Amino acid sequence: MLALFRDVSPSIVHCELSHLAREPIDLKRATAQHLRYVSTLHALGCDIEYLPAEPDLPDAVFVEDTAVVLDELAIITRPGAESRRAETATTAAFLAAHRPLHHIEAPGTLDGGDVLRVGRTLFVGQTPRSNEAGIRQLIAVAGSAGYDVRPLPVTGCLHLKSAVTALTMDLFLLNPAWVDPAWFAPPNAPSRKFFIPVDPAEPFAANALPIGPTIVHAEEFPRTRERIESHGLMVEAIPAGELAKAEGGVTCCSILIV
Ligand code: CIR
Repeated sequence: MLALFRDVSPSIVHCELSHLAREPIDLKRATAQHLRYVSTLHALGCDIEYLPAEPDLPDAVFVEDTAVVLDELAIITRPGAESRRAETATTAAFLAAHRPLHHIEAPGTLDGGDVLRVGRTLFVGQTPRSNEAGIRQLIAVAGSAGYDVRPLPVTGCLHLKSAVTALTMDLFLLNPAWVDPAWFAPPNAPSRKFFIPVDPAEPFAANALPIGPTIVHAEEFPRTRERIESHGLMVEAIPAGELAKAEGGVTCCSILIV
């Protein structure tokens, strides 16, 4: 597995914010936490690649939003925030060597943070960042490659993956205040336990990144971590508080290419 990153931009203090009040971000601390994230993914078996730094693009560290990489192709997004559109050029240049590329075209918008892949299913969040035209284009491209694309509403948070991620193929971690668990119920066994709700004191804790059998999770959410571990899953908890002030979580800072 290849993991793609980008350094934290010094301009991150000017990042987009939708649901949080602006707080000072300590660049040194954000960079150190990001390095720890990169080395954690490396230790878990990922090969590491970096996109070129984009010091003038404040949110460029959140590479996840710039592409959706599937087995057969990659979709270069058109981020919903105008300030982030220029981030995709370097992602496209890198991914061109790995996958045939498709592009979300205007007036469509799509953020990678709104696309949750589980096997051959893509859940896609209807948010201010991912509009109907963008989702329609995703359905056309991914649908023709055989993916089942399921749009669903998300409220109260930035992206679908702020509200829900998949710990395994059939166990979701989610904040039921932001997304309806029913979207993820297994069709054949709806009564089986298929999700873990975040601890109510930790609304931002639904963003987790499984790498093989290990769940990478922010150490700022110990109560939710306990819930995950009580299901027999292994958690690697890393400090992620500084980039959380820019509304980024552990999925946002990498693109995984399997
Ligand atoms: C933004 O608002 O676009 C950034 N400040 C945070 C993006 C986080 N990305 C993600 O959740 N995939």
